Amino acid sequence: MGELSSPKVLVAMPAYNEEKYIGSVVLQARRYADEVMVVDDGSTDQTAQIAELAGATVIRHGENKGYGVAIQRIIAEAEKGGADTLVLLDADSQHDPNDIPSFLKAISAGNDLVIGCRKIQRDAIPLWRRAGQNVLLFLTNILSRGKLSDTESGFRAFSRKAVSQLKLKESGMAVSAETISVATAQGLKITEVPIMAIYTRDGSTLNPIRHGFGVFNRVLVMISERRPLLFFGLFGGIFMVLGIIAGVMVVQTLGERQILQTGTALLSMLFLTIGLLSVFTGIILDVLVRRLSRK
Ligand SMILES: Nc1nc2c(ncn2[C@@H]2O[C@H](COP(=O)(O)OP(=O)(O)OP(=O)(O)O)[C@@H](O)[C@H]2O)c(=O)[nH]1
Ligand SMILES: [Mg+2]
Repeated sequence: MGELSSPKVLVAMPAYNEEKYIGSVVLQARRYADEVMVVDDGSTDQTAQIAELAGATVIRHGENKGYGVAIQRIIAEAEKGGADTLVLLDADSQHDPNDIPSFLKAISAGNDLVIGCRKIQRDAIPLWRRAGQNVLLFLTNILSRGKLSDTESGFRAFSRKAVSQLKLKESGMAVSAETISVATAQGLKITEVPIMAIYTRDGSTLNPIRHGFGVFNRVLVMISERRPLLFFGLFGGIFMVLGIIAGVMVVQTLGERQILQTGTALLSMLFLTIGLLSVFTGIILDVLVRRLSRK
């Protein structure tokens, strides 16, 4: 622990039970950083001690508060310490610290948020995980308006401006998508650089399926907040189409057999009502979001 001695480059990593890998990641990262910081999130192993021995500034959370809380803490510390560039990476050695210079280059080129995209070794990611990642990628790109090829990567760099502007709230892994969403809304300059990501072992500290669904839910909520017209419009549109189909069926049977199918008719009206309400909700929220984001 300690005060930052006005570092220029702060490399930081959230860590939860990473005693096997943290030492070498910290040592390698030190080559590119003025300070290496580790947020130990209530690990039950030797993560904090090893990180300290390897030369990192260690911040300890007494209990496990979540990946997102650790990221928020890191950003707050970077701002307090006056870092010019903040680089985030995973502590489980899936990221290669030797990629750090390409992030620094992208920041000095004027970008505010640099995302390391795992393009190169994409084949090495297990198929079922890749499918889940693609869904999240598609949804998060709705938030970033379709610019990125890897939105879940935890290897990232932030400019001083991004560090001072980004106010994040997500406590779990959804913070990665939230960062992109908030940065896009604030007009920060986002870019990506290719990185190596190593997938030779199953290092997941969380149940990946549960974690995936958790992030999925949060991203949907973010879309409804940031792009309400798209979200509620699409939802309402589907209901309206279903309502119209049911309505057409009612009219057809009435014409052909002189029978009024009351059940289907009611269903049609229900769907049309839900659809219209949803579309109007989208339009109203869209006006509000535009008003608020213009300030
Ligand atoms: N602060 C904090 N960090 C965490 C937590 N869970 C994981 N991490 C760290 O976040 C980074 C990424 O976590 P992983 O579990 O490897 O997530 P992942 O890379 O998406 O999943 P894998 O591909 O299975 O490794 C690592 O540095 C972990 O130590 C947590 O609850 N709190
Ligand atoms: Mg990992």
